Amino acid sequence: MSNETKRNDLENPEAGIKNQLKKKRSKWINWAILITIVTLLLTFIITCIAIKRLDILNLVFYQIIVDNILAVPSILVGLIVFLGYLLQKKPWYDALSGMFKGICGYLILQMGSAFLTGVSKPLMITFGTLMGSNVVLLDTYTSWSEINEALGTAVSMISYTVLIGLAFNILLVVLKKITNIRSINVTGHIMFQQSSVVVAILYFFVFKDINDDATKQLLTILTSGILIGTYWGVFSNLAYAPTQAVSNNAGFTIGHQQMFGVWAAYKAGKLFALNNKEVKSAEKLNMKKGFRIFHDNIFSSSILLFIFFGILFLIVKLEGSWKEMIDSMGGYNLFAGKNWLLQLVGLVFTVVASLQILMFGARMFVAELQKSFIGISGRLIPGASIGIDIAGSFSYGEKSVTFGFLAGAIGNFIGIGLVLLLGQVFKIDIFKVIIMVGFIPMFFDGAALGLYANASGGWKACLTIPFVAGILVVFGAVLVVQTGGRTGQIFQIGYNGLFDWTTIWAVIIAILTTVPSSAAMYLVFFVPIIFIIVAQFTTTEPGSSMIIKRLLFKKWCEKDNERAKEIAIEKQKKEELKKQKLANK
Ligand code: ASC
Repeated sequence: MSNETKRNDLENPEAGIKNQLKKKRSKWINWAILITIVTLLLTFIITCIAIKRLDILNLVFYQIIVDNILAVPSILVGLIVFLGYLLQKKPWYDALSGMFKGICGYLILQMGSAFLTGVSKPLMITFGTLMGSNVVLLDTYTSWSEINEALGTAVSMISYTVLIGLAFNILLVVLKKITNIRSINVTGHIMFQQSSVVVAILYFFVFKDINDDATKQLLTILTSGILIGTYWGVFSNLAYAPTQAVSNNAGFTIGHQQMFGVWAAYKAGKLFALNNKEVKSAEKLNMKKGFRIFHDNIFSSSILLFIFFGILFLIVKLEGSWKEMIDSMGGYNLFAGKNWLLQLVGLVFTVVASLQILMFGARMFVAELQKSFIGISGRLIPGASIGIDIAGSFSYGEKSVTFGFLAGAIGNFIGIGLVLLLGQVFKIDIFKVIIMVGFIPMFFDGAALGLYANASGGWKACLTIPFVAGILVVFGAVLVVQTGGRTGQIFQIGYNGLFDWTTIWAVIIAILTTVPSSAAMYLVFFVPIIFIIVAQFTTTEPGSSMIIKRLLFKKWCEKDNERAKEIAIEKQKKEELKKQKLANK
Protein backbone atom coordinates (compact mmCIF):
# COMPACT_ATOMS: atom_id res chain seq x y z
CA MET A 1 0.00 0.00 0.00
CA SER A 2 1.34 3.42 -0.80
CA ASN A 3 2.24 5.76 1.99
CA GLU A 4 -0.45 8.14 0.90
CA THR A 5 -3.19 5.78 1.91
CA LYS A 6 -1.87 5.16 5.37
CA ARG A 7 -2.72 8.47 6.87
CA ASN A 8 -5.16 7.93 9.70
CA ASP A 9 -6.04 4.51 8.41
CA LEU A 10 -7.52 2.64 11.34
CA GLU A 11 -7.10 -0.78 9.90
CA ASN A 12 -3.50 -0.30 9.02
CA PRO A 13 -1.41 -1.40 11.99
CA GLU A 14 1.71 0.25 10.64
CA ALA A 15 0.17 3.69 10.38
CA GLY A 16 2.11 6.20 12.43
CA ILE A 17 -0.82 8.13 13.78
CA LYS A 18 -3.85 5.99 14.24
CA ASN A 19 -7.02 7.82 14.13
CA GLN A 20 -8.75 5.93 16.88
CA LEU A 21 -11.22 8.64 17.69
CA LYS A 22 -12.53 9.30 14.21
CA LYS A 23 -16.24 9.80 13.87
CA LYS A 24 -16.96 9.05 17.53
CA ARG A 25 -18.67 12.34 18.03
CA SER A 26 -21.52 13.46 15.89
CA LYS A 27 -20.64 15.86 13.11
CA TRP A 28 -23.33 18.26 14.32
CA ILE A 29 -21.69 18.75 17.70
CA ASN A 30 -18.43 19.64 15.96
CA TRP A 31 -20.23 22.13 13.77
CA ALA A 32 -22.05 23.62 16.74
CA ILE A 33 -18.75 24.14 18.59
CA LEU A 34 -17.15 25.67 15.50
CA ILE A 35 -20.07 28.02 14.86
CA THR A 36 -20.11 29.11 18.54
CA ILE A 37 -16.38 29.88 18.47
CA VAL A 38 -16.65 31.83 15.20
CA THR A 39 -19.71 33.75 16.48
CA LEU A 40 -17.96 34.68 19.72
CA LEU A 41 -14.91 35.79 17.79
CA LEU A 42 -16.92 37.90 15.35
CA THR A 43 -18.94 39.46 18.19
CA PHE A 44 -15.71 40.40 19.90
CA ILE A 45 -14.26 41.93 16.73
CA ILE A 46 -17.46 43.83 15.86
CA THR A 47 -17.84 45.13 19.44
CA CYS A 48 -14.26 46.38 19.44
CA ILE A 49 -14.83 48.15 16.14
CA ALA A 50 -18.20 49.57 17.32
CA ILE A 51 -16.80 51.04 20.51
CA LYS A 52 -13.76 52.25 18.58
CA ARG A 53 -11.27 50.27 20.67
CA LEU A 54 -9.04 48.95 17.92
CA ASP A 55 -6.20 48.98 20.44
CA ILE A 56 -7.89 46.02 22.23
CA LEU A 57 -8.07 44.12 18.93
CA ASN A 58 -4.44 44.93 18.29
CA LEU A 59 -3.49 43.76 21.77
CA VAL A 60 -5.32 40.45 21.49
CA PHE A 61 -4.51 39.51 17.90
CA TYR A 62 -1.20 41.12 17.34
CA GLN A 63 0.62 41.37 20.63
CA ILE A 64 -0.77 38.28 22.37
CA ILE A 65 -1.61 35.77 19.64
CA VAL A 66 0.89 36.68 16.95
CA ASP A 67 3.87 37.97 18.90
CA ASN A 68 3.68 35.66 21.88
CA ILE A 69 2.27 32.42 20.51
CA LEU A 70 2.55 32.17 16.75
CA ALA A 71 6.05 33.61 16.71
CA VAL A 72 7.23 31.29 19.50
CA PRO A 73 7.17 27.78 18.08
CA SER A 74 8.05 26.05 21.38
CA ILE A 75 4.93 27.47 23.05
CA LEU A 76 2.79 26.76 20.00
CA VAL A 77 4.00 23.15 19.89
CA GLY A 78 3.46 22.80 23.67
CA LEU A 79 -0.12 24.05 23.33
CA ILE A 80 -0.81 21.73 20.42
CA VAL A 81 0.47 18.77 22.47
CA PHE A 82 -1.65 19.83 25.46
CA LEU A 83 -4.79 20.20 23.34
CA GLY A 84 -4.14 16.87 21.62
CA TYR A 85 -3.95 15.01 24.93
CA LEU A 86 -7.06 16.71 26.28
CA LEU A 87 -8.98 15.83 23.12
CA GLN A 88 -8.05 12.20 23.73
CA LYS A 89 -9.51 12.56 27.23
CA LYS A 90 -6.14 11.81 28.81
CA PRO A 91 -5.79 12.91 32.47
CA TRP A 92 -4.77 16.55 32.90
CA TYR A 93 -1.40 15.61 34.42
CA ASP A 94 -0.53 13.54 31.32
CA ALA A 95 -1.53 16.46 29.13
CA LEU A 96 0.57 18.83 31.21
CA SER A 97 3.61 16.56 31.26
CA GLY A 98 3.30 16.07 27.48
CA MET A 99 3.13 19.84 27.02
CA PHE A 100 6.26 20.35 29.17
CA LYS A 101 8.14 17.74 27.16
CA GLY A 102 6.97 19.34 23.93
CA ILE A 103 8.13 22.80 25.03
CA CYS A 104 11.44 21.55 26.46
CA GLY A 105 12.12 19.33 23.45
CA TYR A 106 11.57 22.23 21.08
CA LEU A 107 13.72 24.52 23.24
CA ILE A 108 16.50 21.90 23.29
CA LEU A 109 16.31 21.75 19.51
CA GLN A 110 16.52 25.53 19.33
CA MET A 111 19.46 25.59 21.73
CA GLY A 112 21.30 23.07 19.56
CA SER A 113 20.37 25.13 16.52
CA ALA A 114 21.50 28.37 18.22
CA PHE A 115 24.94 26.98 19.08
CA LEU A 116 25.31 25.41 15.66
CA THR A 117 24.45 28.70 14.00
CA GLY A 118 26.17 30.89 16.62
CA VAL A 119 29.52 29.24 15.94
CA SER A 120 29.18 28.59 12.21
CA LYS A 121 27.58 31.82 11.03
CA PRO A 122 30.47 34.14 12.04
CA LEU A 123 32.83 31.74 10.30
CA MET A 124 30.81 31.83 7.07
CA ILE A 125 30.35 35.61 7.21
CA THR A 126 34.04 36.22 7.81
CA PHE A 127 34.89 33.82 5.02
CA GLY A 128 32.39 35.63 2.78
CA THR A 129 33.92 39.05 3.46
CA LEU A 130 37.34 37.66 2.64
CA MET A 131 35.97 36.88 -0.82
CA GLY A 132 34.81 40.38 -1.68
CA SER A 133 32.90 43.36 -0.44
CA ASN A 134 29.47 43.33 -2.12
CA VAL A 135 28.47 39.91 -0.99
CA VAL A 136 24.83 38.84 -0.72
CA LEU A 137 24.61 36.36 2.11
CA LEU A 138 22.09 33.56 1.84
CA ASP A 139 20.76 33.53 5.37
CA THR A 140 17.18 33.57 6.63
CA TYR A 141 17.72 36.00 9.49
CA THR A 142 19.77 38.49 7.43
CA SER A 143 17.05 38.45 4.78
CA TRP A 144 14.27 38.86 7.36
CA SER A 145 15.89 41.80 9.13
CA GLU A 146 16.77 43.55 5.87
CA ILE A 147 13.12 43.34 4.78
CA ASN A 148 11.96 44.58 8.21
CA GLU A 149 14.20 47.63 7.76
CA ALA A 150 12.99 48.23 4.22
CA LEU A 151 9.30 48.07 5.21
CA GLY A 152 9.77 50.60 8.01
CA THR A 153 6.44 51.44 9.64
CA ALA A 154 4.63 48.97 7.38
CA VAL A 155 6.47 46.07 9.00
CA SER A 156 3.43 44.70 10.86
CA MET A 157 2.13 43.54 7.47
CA ILE A 158 4.35 40.49 7.96
CA SER A 159 2.61 39.41 11.18
CA TYR A 160 -0.85 39.86 9.72
CA THR A 161 0.22 37.87 6.68
CA VAL A 162 1.32 35.00 8.94
CA LEU A 163 -2.06 35.07 10.67
CA ILE A 164 -4.04 35.10 7.42
CA GLY A 165 -1.70 32.52 5.90
CA LEU A 166 -2.22 30.14 8.80
CA ALA A 167 -5.99 30.65 8.74
CA PHE A 168 -6.01 30.00 5.00
CA ASN A 169 -3.85 26.90 5.47
CA ILE A 170 -6.37 25.58 8.02
CA LEU A 171 -9.27 26.42 5.71
CA LEU A 172 -7.64 24.45 2.90
CA VAL A 173 -7.35 21.48 5.27
CA VAL A 174 -10.97 21.82 6.41
CA LEU A 175 -11.92 21.70 2.71
CA LYS A 176 -9.64 18.73 2.12
CA LYS A 177 -12.26 16.80 0.17
CA ILE A 178 -11.90 19.40 -2.57
CA THR A 179 -8.38 20.66 -2.02
CA ASN A 180 -6.66 17.37 -1.15
CA ILE A 181 -4.59 19.32 1.39
CA ARG A 182 -4.14 17.81 4.85
CA SER A 183 -1.13 19.49 6.42
CA ILE A 184 -0.84 22.54 8.63
CA ASN A 185 2.47 24.28 9.18
CA VAL A 186 3.39 25.15 12.76
CA THR A 187 6.97 26.43 12.41
CA GLY A 188 6.49 30.04 13.52
CA HIS A 189 9.92 31.53 12.81
CA ILE A 190 10.01 29.95 9.35
CA MET A 191 6.52 31.23 8.58
CA PHE A 192 7.61 34.75 9.49
CA GLN A 193 10.76 34.57 7.37
CA GLN A 194 8.85 33.30 4.35
CA SER A 195 6.01 35.79 4.75
CA SER A 196 8.55 38.61 4.87
CA VAL A 197 9.86 37.70 1.40
CA VAL A 198 6.39 37.44 -0.11
CA VAL A 199 5.21 40.69 1.50
CA ALA A 200 8.30 42.52 0.21
CA ILE A 201 7.79 41.31 -3.35
CA LEU A 202 4.09 42.20 -3.37
CA TYR A 203 4.55 45.57 -1.67
CA PHE A 204 7.57 46.79 -3.63
CA PHE A 205 6.68 45.33 -7.02
CA VAL A 206 3.25 43.83 -7.60
CA PHE A 207 1.12 46.55 -5.95
CA LYS A 208 3.64 49.36 -6.28
CA ASP A 209 1.44 51.48 -8.54
CA ILE A 210 -1.40 51.74 -6.03
CA ASN A 211 -1.19 55.27 -4.68
CA ASP A 212 -3.19 54.97 -1.47
CA ASP A 213 -0.84 53.30 1.01
CA ALA A 214 -3.63 51.86 3.20
CA THR A 215 -5.19 50.09 0.18
CA LYS A 216 -1.76 48.94 -0.93
CA GLN A 217 -1.04 47.45 2.50
CA LEU A 218 -4.43 45.78 2.72
CA LEU A 219 -4.03 44.21 -0.73
CA THR A 220 -0.50 43.11 0.15
CA ILE A 221 -1.59 41.44 3.40
CA LEU A 222 -4.58 39.63 1.91
CA THR A 223 -2.82 38.44 -1.23
CA SER A 224 0.38 37.48 0.60
CA GLY A 225 -1.65 35.56 3.18
CA ILE A 226 -3.48 33.56 0.53
CA LEU A 227 -0.27 32.98 -1.42
CA ILE A 228 1.86 31.83 1.48
CA GLY A 229 -0.96 29.88 3.18
CA THR A 230 -1.47 27.89 -0.01
CA TYR A 231 2.27 27.26 -0.26
CA TRP A 232 2.35 25.95 3.32
CA GLY A 233 -0.59 23.64 2.82
CA VAL A 234 0.29 22.33 -0.63
CA PHE A 235 3.99 21.78 -0.13
CA SER A 236 3.90 20.34 3.38
CA ASN A 237 1.34 17.96 1.89
CA LEU A 238 3.76 17.14 -0.91
CA ALA A 239 6.46 16.36 1.65
CA TYR A 240 4.12 14.07 3.62
CA ALA A 241 4.67 10.78 1.77
CA PRO A 242 8.49 11.10 1.55
CA THR A 243 8.55 12.01 5.24
CA GLN A 244 6.69 8.79 6.10
CA ALA A 245 9.27 6.83 4.13
CA VAL A 246 12.10 8.55 6.01
CA SER A 247 10.51 8.32 9.45
CA ASN A 248 8.84 4.90 9.38
CA ASN A 249 5.38 6.44 9.24
CA ALA A 250 5.84 8.82 12.13
CA GLY A 251 2.78 10.74 10.92
CA PHE A 252 4.22 14.26 10.77
CA THR A 253 5.41 16.21 7.74
CA ILE A 254 7.85 19.03 7.12
CA GLY A 255 6.86 22.68 7.41
CA HIS A 256 10.15 24.26 6.47
CA GLN A 257 12.07 25.85 3.60
CA GLN A 258 12.70 22.80 1.43
CA MET A 259 9.33 21.03 1.31
CA PHE A 260 9.46 20.86 -2.48
CA GLY A 261 13.17 20.07 -2.11
CA VAL A 262 12.72 16.95 0.04
CA TRP A 263 10.00 15.68 -2.30
CA ALA A 264 12.24 16.24 -5.33
CA ALA A 265 15.24 14.66 -3.57
CA TYR A 266 13.17 11.61 -2.65
CA LYS A 267 11.86 11.25 -6.20
CA ALA A 268 15.30 11.83 -7.74
CA GLY A 269 16.74 9.26 -5.32
CA LYS A 270 14.54 6.66 -6.98
CA LEU A 271 16.63 7.07 -10.14
CA PHE A 272 19.42 5.38 -8.21
CA ALA A 273 17.24 2.36 -7.58
CA LEU A 274 15.81 1.81 -11.06
CA ASN A 275 14.67 -1.71 -12.00
CA ASN A 276 14.41 -2.66 -8.34
CA LYS A 277 18.16 -2.32 -7.95
CA GLU A 278 19.25 -2.88 -4.36
CA VAL A 279 20.73 0.25 -2.88
CA LYS A 280 22.72 0.56 0.28
CA SER A 281 21.63 3.14 2.80
CA ALA A 282 24.30 5.52 4.06
CA GLU A 283 23.29 4.39 7.55
CA LYS A 284 24.32 0.81 6.75
CA LEU A 285 27.56 1.38 4.91
CA ASN A 286 29.88 -1.46 5.79
CA MET A 287 33.35 -0.20 6.46
CA LYS A 288 36.47 -2.33 6.33
CA LYS A 289 37.66 -3.65 9.69
CA GLY A 290 40.01 -0.82 10.51
CA PHE A 291 37.31 1.69 9.59
CA ARG A 292 34.61 0.18 11.80
CA ILE A 293 35.10 3.06 14.18
CA PHE A 294 33.31 5.16 11.53
CA HIS A 295 30.10 3.34 12.45
CA ASP A 296 30.12 5.50 15.51
CA ASN A 297 28.23 8.59 14.54
CA ILE A 298 30.02 11.02 16.84
CA PHE A 299 33.41 9.81 15.62
CA SER A 300 32.56 9.97 11.93
CA SER A 301 30.80 13.32 12.07
CA SER A 302 33.70 14.76 14.12
CA ILE A 303 36.24 13.66 11.51
CA LEU A 304 34.19 14.96 8.59
CA LEU A 305 33.38 18.25 10.27
CA PHE A 306 37.02 18.64 11.27
CA ILE A 307 38.03 18.47 7.64
CA PHE A 308 35.33 20.91 6.54
CA PHE A 309 35.34 23.49 9.34
CA GLY A 310 39.03 22.99 10.08
CA ILE A 311 40.00 24.15 6.60
CA LEU A 312 37.72 27.19 6.73
CA PHE A 313 38.95 28.13 10.22
CA LEU A 314 42.56 27.82 9.06
CA ILE A 315 41.94 30.08 6.04
CA VAL A 316 40.35 32.70 8.31
CA LYS A 317 43.33 32.44 10.69
CA LEU A 318 45.90 32.71 7.88
CA GLU A 319 44.08 35.72 6.37
CA GLY A 320 44.22 37.49 9.73
CA SER A 321 40.49 37.73 10.46
CA TRP A 322 40.48 35.34 13.42
CA LYS A 323 39.84 37.91 16.14
CA GLU A 324 36.97 39.57 14.29
CA MET A 325 35.33 36.17 13.78
CA ILE A 326 35.78 35.07 17.40
CA ASP A 327 34.38 38.40 18.65
CA SER A 328 31.15 37.92 16.73
CA MET A 329 30.66 34.44 18.17
CA GLY A 330 30.17 35.98 21.59
CA GLY A 331 28.95 33.54 24.24
CA TYR A 332 28.67 30.68 21.77
CA ASN A 333 32.43 30.24 21.91
CA LEU A 334 32.98 28.16 25.05
CA PHE A 335 36.75 28.24 24.44
CA ALA A 336 37.17 32.02 24.34
CA GLY A 337 40.54 33.30 25.50
CA LYS A 338 42.33 29.98 24.94
CA ASN A 339 45.10 29.33 22.45
CA TRP A 340 43.74 29.68 18.88
CA LEU A 341 44.49 26.06 17.99
CA LEU A 342 42.58 24.80 21.02
CA GLN A 343 39.75 27.18 20.11
CA LEU A 344 39.67 25.76 16.60
CA VAL A 345 39.44 22.20 17.92
CA GLY A 346 36.91 23.20 20.56
CA LEU A 347 34.72 25.04 18.06
CA VAL A 348 34.52 22.04 15.76
CA PHE A 349 33.53 19.86 18.73
CA THR A 350 30.94 22.49 19.64
CA VAL A 351 29.40 21.99 16.20
CA VAL A 352 29.37 18.20 16.68
CA ALA A 353 27.85 18.51 20.16
CA SER A 354 25.22 21.02 18.94
CA LEU A 355 24.10 18.52 16.32
CA GLN A 356 23.61 15.90 19.00
CA ILE A 357 21.63 18.34 21.16
CA LEU A 358 19.48 19.28 18.20
CA MET A 359 18.63 15.66 17.47
CA PHE A 360 17.93 14.88 21.13
CA GLY A 361 15.46 17.77 21.34
CA ALA A 362 13.87 16.80 18.04
CA ARG A 363 13.26 13.23 19.24
CA MET A 364 11.71 14.52 22.45
CA PHE A 365 9.14 16.90 21.01
CA VAL A 366 8.37 14.82 17.94
CA ALA A 367 7.50 11.85 20.20
CA GLU A 368 5.05 14.03 22.15
CA LEU A 369 3.53 15.52 19.02
CA GLN A 370 3.02 12.10 17.54
CA LYS A 371 1.22 10.80 20.62
CA SER A 372 -0.94 13.87 21.08
CA PHE A 373 -1.76 14.58 17.47
CA ILE A 374 -3.96 11.51 17.40
CA GLY A 375 -6.37 13.69 19.38
CA ILE A 376 -6.22 16.67 17.05
CA SER A 377 -6.42 14.72 13.83
CA GLY A 378 -9.18 12.57 15.30
CA ARG A 379 -11.41 15.28 16.72
CA LEU A 380 -10.60 18.78 15.65
CA ILE A 381 -9.49 18.43 12.06
CA PRO A 382 -9.91 14.80 11.08
CA GLY A 383 -7.21 13.56 8.79
CA ALA A 384 -4.81 16.47 9.35
CA SER A 385 -1.08 16.23 9.90
CA ILE A 386 1.34 18.96 10.92
CA GLY A 387 4.41 20.40 9.29
CA ILE A 388 7.34 20.71 11.70
CA ASP A 389 10.93 21.96 11.58
CA ILE A 390 13.18 20.03 9.18
CA ALA A 391 15.51 19.25 12.10
CA GLY A 392 12.67 17.11 13.50
CA SER A 393 13.47 14.53 10.83
CA PHE A 394 17.22 14.48 11.36
CA SER A 395 17.10 11.85 14.09
CA TYR A 396 16.01 9.32 11.44
CA GLY A 397 19.34 9.26 9.66
CA GLU A 398 22.40 10.51 11.44
CA LYS A 399 24.96 9.52 8.79
CA SER A 400 22.94 10.62 5.80
CA VAL A 401 22.46 14.01 7.46
CA THR A 402 26.23 14.50 7.77
CA PHE A 403 26.97 13.12 4.28
CA GLY A 404 24.23 15.29 2.76
CA PHE A 405 25.52 18.40 4.47
CA LEU A 406 29.07 17.84 3.23
CA ALA A 407 28.00 17.03 -0.35
CA GLY A 408 25.70 20.07 -0.37
CA ALA A 409 28.47 22.31 0.99
CA ILE A 410 30.86 21.21 -1.77
CA GLY A 411 28.09 21.92 -4.31
CA ASN A 412 27.59 25.37 -2.76
CA PHE A 413 31.29 26.20 -3.02
CA ILE A 414 31.44 25.06 -6.64
CA GLY A 415 28.32 27.15 -7.38
CA ILE A 416 29.89 30.20 -5.73
CA GLY A 417 33.07 29.62 -7.77
CA LEU A 418 31.13 29.30 -11.03
CA VAL A 419 29.20 32.53 -10.42
CA LEU A 420 32.49 34.31 -9.62
CA LEU A 421 33.99 32.97 -12.82
CA LEU A 422 31.01 33.97 -15.01
CA GLY A 423 30.64 37.41 -13.43
CA GLN A 424 34.15 38.53 -12.55
CA VAL A 425 36.21 36.79 -15.26
CA PHE A 426 33.77 36.47 -18.18
CA LYS A 427 31.98 39.68 -17.14
CA ILE A 428 28.48 38.37 -17.90
CA ASP A 429 26.12 41.01 -16.52
CA ILE A 430 23.62 38.88 -14.62
CA PHE A 431 26.43 37.13 -12.72
CA LYS A 432 28.04 40.35 -11.52
CA VAL A 433 27.07 39.65 -7.94
CA ILE A 434 28.88 37.66 -5.28
CA ILE A 435 26.76 35.07 -3.50
CA MET A 436 27.87 33.55 -0.21
CA VAL A 437 25.89 30.61 1.11
CA GLY A 438 25.33 31.01 4.83
CA PHE A 439 25.34 28.19 7.31
CA ILE A 440 21.55 27.72 7.53
CA PRO A 441 20.97 26.95 3.83
CA MET A 442 24.26 25.07 3.64
CA PHE A 443 23.53 22.80 6.56
CA PHE A 444 19.76 22.38 6.73
CA ASP A 445 19.28 22.02 2.95
CA GLY A 446 22.20 19.67 2.41
CA ALA A 447 21.34 17.51 5.44
CA ALA A 448 17.63 17.35 4.56
CA LEU A 449 18.12 16.53 0.90
CA GLY A 450 20.75 13.91 1.83
CA LEU A 451 18.37 12.28 4.30
CA TYR A 452 15.46 12.09 1.86
CA ALA A 453 17.57 11.06 -1.13
CA ASN A 454 19.15 8.32 0.97
CA ALA A 455 15.70 6.96 1.87
CA SER A 456 14.94 6.14 -1.75
CA GLY A 457 18.32 5.90 -3.46
CA GLY A 458 20.91 4.94 -0.83
CA TRP A 459 24.28 6.53 -0.14
CA LYS A 460 25.09 7.40 -3.75
CA ALA A 461 21.90 9.44 -4.00
CA CYS A 462 22.66 10.88 -0.58
CA LEU A 463 25.91 12.34 -1.93
CA THR A 464 24.87 13.25 -5.48
CA ILE A 465 21.52 14.97 -4.97
CA PRO A 466 22.53 17.51 -2.29
CA PHE A 467 25.67 18.22 -4.34
CA VAL A 468 23.67 19.11 -7.47
CA ALA A 469 21.13 21.04 -5.37
CA GLY A 470 24.01 22.91 -3.73
CA ILE A 471 25.07 24.32 -7.11
CA LEU A 472 21.49 25.02 -8.20
CA VAL A 473 20.74 27.05 -5.08
CA VAL A 474 23.51 29.56 -5.88
CA PHE A 475 22.22 30.13 -9.41
CA GLY A 476 18.64 30.47 -8.14
CA ALA A 477 19.85 33.11 -5.69
CA VAL A 478 21.49 35.06 -8.53
CA LEU A 479 18.12 35.14 -10.31
CA VAL A 480 16.35 36.50 -7.20
CA VAL A 481 19.01 39.10 -6.41
CA GLN A 482 19.09 40.36 -10.01
CA THR A 483 15.29 40.57 -10.35
CA GLY A 484 13.67 41.06 -6.93
CA GLY A 485 16.74 42.96 -5.74
CA ARG A 486 16.31 45.60 -8.44
CA THR A 487 14.64 48.15 -6.19
CA GLY A 488 17.88 48.36 -4.25
CA GLN A 489 15.85 48.11 -1.03
CA ILE A 490 15.77 44.35 -0.57
CA PHE A 491 18.11 41.41 -1.19
CA GLN A 492 21.18 43.68 -1.22
CA ILE A 493 22.67 42.18 1.94
CA GLY A 494 20.86 38.90 2.28
CA TYR A 495 18.24 36.53 0.93
CA ASN A 496 16.46 33.50 2.41
CA GLY A 497 18.39 31.18 0.10
CA LEU A 498 17.03 27.75 1.00
CA PHE A 499 16.01 25.25 -1.66
CA ASP A 500 12.34 26.16 -2.30
CA TRP A 501 13.26 29.84 -2.21
CA THR A 502 15.96 29.50 -4.84
CA THR A 503 13.94 27.23 -7.13
CA ILE A 504 10.14 27.59 -7.34
CA TRP A 505 10.04 30.92 -5.50
CA ALA A 506 13.00 32.23 -7.50
CA VAL A 507 11.01 31.70 -10.70
CA ILE A 508 7.86 33.26 -9.18
CA ILE A 509 9.86 36.26 -7.94
CA ALA A 510 11.63 36.67 -11.29
CA ILE A 511 8.32 36.68 -13.18
CA LEU A 512 6.39 38.94 -10.78
CA THR A 513 9.17 41.51 -10.64
CA THR A 514 9.96 41.54 -14.35
CA VAL A 515 6.51 41.89 -15.93
CA PRO A 516 4.80 45.31 -15.62
CA SER A 517 3.04 45.64 -12.26
CA SER A 518 -0.34 46.03 -14.01
CA ALA A 519 0.11 42.45 -15.25
CA ALA A 520 1.76 41.16 -12.06
CA MET A 521 -1.35 42.22 -10.08
CA TYR A 522 -3.34 39.59 -11.95
CA LEU A 523 -0.58 37.05 -12.49
CA VAL A 524 -0.01 36.80 -8.75
CA PHE A 525 -3.38 35.06 -8.36
CA PHE A 526 -2.31 32.32 -10.75
CA VAL A 527 0.31 31.20 -8.25
CA PRO A 528 -2.10 29.81 -5.60
CA ILE A 529 -4.24 28.34 -8.38
CA ILE A 530 -1.24 26.49 -9.79
CA PHE A 531 -0.31 25.37 -6.26
CA ILE A 532 -3.83 24.02 -5.69
CA ILE A 533 -3.61 22.08 -8.94
CA VAL A 534 -0.26 20.66 -7.76
CA ALA A 535 -2.06 19.46 -4.62
CA GLN A 536 -4.47 17.51 -6.77
CA PHE A 537 -1.55 15.41 -7.97
CA THR A 538 -0.31 14.58 -4.49
CA THR A 539 -1.17 12.32 -1.55
CA THR A 540 -4.23 11.07 -3.32
CA GLU A 541 -6.43 8.59 -1.63
CA PRO A 542 -7.25 5.88 -4.13
CA GLY A 543 -10.93 5.55 -4.69
CA SER A 544 -11.80 9.04 -3.52
CA SER A 545 -10.44 11.23 -6.27
CA MET A 546 -10.65 14.95 -5.71
CA ILE A 547 -13.27 17.03 -7.48
CA ILE A 548 -10.82 19.12 -9.53
CA LYS A 549 -8.89 15.98 -10.34
CA ARG A 550 -12.05 14.17 -11.41
CA LEU A 551 -12.85 16.99 -13.80
CA LEU A 552 -9.37 17.50 -15.20
CA PHE A 553 -7.61 14.19 -15.08
CA LYS A 554 -10.09 11.47 -15.90
CA LYS A 555 -7.53 8.83 -16.84
CA TRP A 556 -5.64 9.30 -13.63
CA CYS A 557 -8.81 8.84 -11.62
CA GLU A 558 -9.43 5.55 -13.39
CA LYS A 559 -5.99 4.44 -12.28
CA ASP A 560 -6.84 5.52 -8.74
CA ASN A 561 -10.01 3.50 -8.77
CA GLU A 562 -8.17 0.44 -10.05
CA ARG A 563 -5.63 0.81 -7.28
CA ALA A 564 -8.45 1.17 -4.76
CA LYS A 565 -9.94 -2.10 -5.99
CA GLU A 566 -6.54 -3.80 -5.70
CA ILE A 567 -6.19 -2.53 -2.15
CA ALA A 568 -9.66 -3.76 -1.26
CA ILE A 569 -8.84 -7.22 -2.66
CA GLU A 570 -5.52 -7.32 -0.78
CA LYS A 571 -7.34 -6.38 2.42
CA GLN A 572 -9.96 -9.05 1.90
CA LYS A 573 -7.29 -11.67 1.31
CA LYS A 574 -5.48 -10.65 4.48
CA GLU A 575 -8.67 -10.87 6.50
CA GLU A 576 -9.50 -14.29 5.12
CA LEU A 577 -6.00 -15.46 5.99
CA LYS A 578 -6.45 -14.15 9.52
CA LYS A 579 -9.78 -15.94 9.88
CA GLN A 580 -8.25 -19.17 8.59
CA LYS A 581 -5.39 -18.92 11.06
CA LEU A 582 -7.84 -18.37 13.90
CA ALA A 583 -9.97 -21.31 12.78
CA ASN A 584 -6.87 -23.57 12.59
CA LYS A 585 -5.94 -22.65 16.14
C1 ASC B 1 15.90 27.89 9.07
C2 ASC B 1 15.96 28.90 10.04
C3 ASC B 1 16.42 28.36 11.18
C4 ASC B 1 16.74 26.97 10.96
C5 ASC B 1 16.06 26.07 11.94
C6 ASC B 1 16.45 24.64 11.77
O1 ASC B 1 15.51 28.04 7.92
O2 ASC B 1 15.64 30.15 9.86
O3 ASC B 1 16.61 28.97 12.31
O4 ASC B 1 16.32 26.71 9.62
O5 ASC B 1 14.66 26.17 11.83
O6 ASC B 1 16.19 23.91 12.92
